[in-house]
Amino acid sequence: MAKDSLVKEVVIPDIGDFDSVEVIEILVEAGDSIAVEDSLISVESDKATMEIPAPEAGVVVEVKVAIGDQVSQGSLVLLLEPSGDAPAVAAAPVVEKSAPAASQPAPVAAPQPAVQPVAQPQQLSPSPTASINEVSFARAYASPSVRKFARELGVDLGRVAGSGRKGRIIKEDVKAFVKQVLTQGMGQGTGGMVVAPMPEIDFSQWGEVETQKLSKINKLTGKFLHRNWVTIPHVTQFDQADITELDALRKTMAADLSDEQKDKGSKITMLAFLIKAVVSGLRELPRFNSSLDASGENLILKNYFNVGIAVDTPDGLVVPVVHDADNKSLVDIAAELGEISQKARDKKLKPSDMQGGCMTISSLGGIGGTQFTPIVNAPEVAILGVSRHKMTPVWNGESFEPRLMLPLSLSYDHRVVDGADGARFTSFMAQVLADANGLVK
Ligand code: CAO
Repeated sequence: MAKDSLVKEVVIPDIGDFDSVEVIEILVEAGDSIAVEDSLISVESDKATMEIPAPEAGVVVEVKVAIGDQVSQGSLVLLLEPSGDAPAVAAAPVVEKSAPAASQPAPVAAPQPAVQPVAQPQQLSPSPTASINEVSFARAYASPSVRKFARELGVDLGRVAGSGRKGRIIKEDVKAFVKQVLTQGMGQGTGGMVVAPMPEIDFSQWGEVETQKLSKINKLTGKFLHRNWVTIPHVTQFDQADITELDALRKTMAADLSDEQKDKGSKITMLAFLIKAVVSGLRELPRFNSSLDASGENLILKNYFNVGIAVDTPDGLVVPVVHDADNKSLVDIAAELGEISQKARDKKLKPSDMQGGCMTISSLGGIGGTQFTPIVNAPEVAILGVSRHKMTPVWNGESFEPRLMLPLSLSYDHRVVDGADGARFTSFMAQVLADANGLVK
């Protein structure tokens, strides 16, 4: 008998009310040996996520779906060469709620399908690992098979940053987390960072309290910031730039904008000058335009100039990127900044709008403060913090002159940038910002 005749088609079973659902994760690949009820793919509707299980054991010959495909009952998932073990009587998709927040509605009950979705996420067995925080583990946004995998490895999903769609944690994130913990442990000879668990405190014992859910952005950025804070040896270099002439130039340029540009809300902002200055700094000191590779043994130097901007939105911090800032004029950058910060606040940024940054600027100048210590936005190696400018008496050798001084706070990854280059970078920034005409192109 020809081998092909042994190959069976595995299709999406009856998944009840879910008409057309999106494939969000592929859990097997050609050549994998699978057992009955092993999860094959995860699909997601706006109400729930489900894992489609294997109806029988065998070897995967070919996966026929891709991430992002829309599928429904009967859609071909993969070709399987059965091993001959008894097929499952009814392999039911495992369903869980579609978002991590506990306030999300539970999956809407479907009219009884042939295979019955499980209404709730899998119940967690008592943790085999003391370091797993059951509350954050249960809240983490991950499929049942990823939860199982994490539990086998003793990984607290609450500490893993999800790179899947909508911040979902996928198997690769768990692997990367384990790799990172092991690498740190080996590097420091400490067996990984051990910190005392945060105590659970009932604050209402001291007075009235209100519990607010963290937004999805808060949770995601929180995880990345925490990772960057504990894994990157930060140093922050402070300096001041004399922007007296820059500010005058900015005001002249703003007044010179056409009525059409003004009507469109175009504004010549200080941030546009800072982006141009950062591009010059990256050219002058190329090590700032680099990233460490995953092994930590190689430096990848970039020949493009994309600058990220930290934007404060009601839902939390996001960092859209001005791509190819070296090829854009100051006026164009100013216009683009207006657009991306509006998009950020309207939650309309696409993932590609926030990727590919070389260095980030975090400007708190419009709000206040004298200096701060920003956290490096890895895999970038430096971030420039900007605080509120101040008219300051500056000694010119003969007398005090009123000069508008802008505080700069540059945090950098000390594995890549040494202290001398940190100081060179801020001095260079101060120099180019003081001669703002050079930035207008
Ligand atoms: N010193 C004094 N005033 C400043 C200034 C500075 N360094 N930078 C800007 N300003 C003033 C501007 O002149 C402007 O004043 P007017 O309204 O009178 O013209 C006002 O502040 C707003 O400035 P802007 O429109 O140019 O906006 P911006 O460049 O200050 O900020 C953006 C844009 C998107 C960076 C900002 O809205 C934002 O989200 N900042 C917060 C970023 C953040 O949260 N960083 C923290 C990350 S680490 O946790």
